[in-house]
Amino acid sequence: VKEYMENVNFARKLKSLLIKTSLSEEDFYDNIEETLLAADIGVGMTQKILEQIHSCKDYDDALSKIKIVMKNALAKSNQLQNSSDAGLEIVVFIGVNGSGKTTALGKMAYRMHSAGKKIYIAAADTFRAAAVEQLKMLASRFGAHVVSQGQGADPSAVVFDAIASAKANKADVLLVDTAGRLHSNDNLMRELEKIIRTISKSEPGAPHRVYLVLDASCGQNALSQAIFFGKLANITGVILNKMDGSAKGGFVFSINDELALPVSYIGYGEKISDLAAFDAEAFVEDIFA
Ligand SMILES: Nc1nc2c(ncn2[C@@H]2O[C@H](COP(=O)(O)OP(=O)(O)OP(=O)(O)O)[C@@H](O)[C@H]2O)c(=O)[nH]1
Ligand SMILES: [Mg+2]
Repeated sequence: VKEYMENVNFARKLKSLLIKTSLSEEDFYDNIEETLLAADIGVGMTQKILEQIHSCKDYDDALSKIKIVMKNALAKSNQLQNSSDAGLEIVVFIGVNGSGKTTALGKMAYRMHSAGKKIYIAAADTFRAAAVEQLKMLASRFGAHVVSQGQGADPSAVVFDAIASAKANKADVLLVDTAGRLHSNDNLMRELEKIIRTISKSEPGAPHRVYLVLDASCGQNALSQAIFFGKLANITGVILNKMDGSAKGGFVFSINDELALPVSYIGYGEKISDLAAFDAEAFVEDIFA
């Protein structure tokens, strides 16, 4: 887990600040506050942390208090996810344009393939011309099967076909890529609703997992996205991408604290292996390791 922490910007900043400044220095609390807010840790949690460290004697004391606040904020992250007791597990990736849905799907396909699972992919982003090619390229790296139709096809029809095909071929998992959509676009949001409905009708109990894919650099702005998407689909958890390029990774705490959604995975780069299952305890420990 530590290997990805080196890529998480806000963690680096917070740690160096805590180590460099002495608690007795006048601007210590101001610096801490500024760093936490800049990392998009959120006003409420920043205040909680400041309150906690005000009575601290030394660095170790402050550190352990900060860790407790952070771990509490992430307490919902380790929720178990429903898994499929039937043959085929169906996993859907949703989110706004460019948040990293297709990349995350590729990374997850790669993980599952490495774990010995037979993977099918539904190319239900029929909006962008290059979307199917992007998936086929990803899938060709380890031999997953991509079910697609032409550009402009009804995404629900693609999903319907993909489920039939995945079942007929005894796949273990069907990963569904969807087009990026702005939460304010009613038509596209209705289309997403239809995709989910199609899945539920074809396979009772499905989709087994729905991941809301967020770009960490959107910070607190992503909260409103999550609220809109949450109205259409039962979101299992968040995949928080681009933690490598973001100074706002502190947003990870708000997802749990303010949205009551678990963070399931963290994406921290463009390589196929740059995805880590999120473990709250380990995450907080690693920030300060
Ligand atoms: N640095 C970094 N780049 C990422 C990460 N995840 C995705 N990207 C990049 O972000 C860009 C968009 O990624 P996609 O996976 O195509 O995003 P998408 O959500 O599928 O986009 P649309 O389908 O157009 O909505 C690509 O250039 C990816 O390489 C990440 O964790 N870190
Ligand atoms: Mg995509």
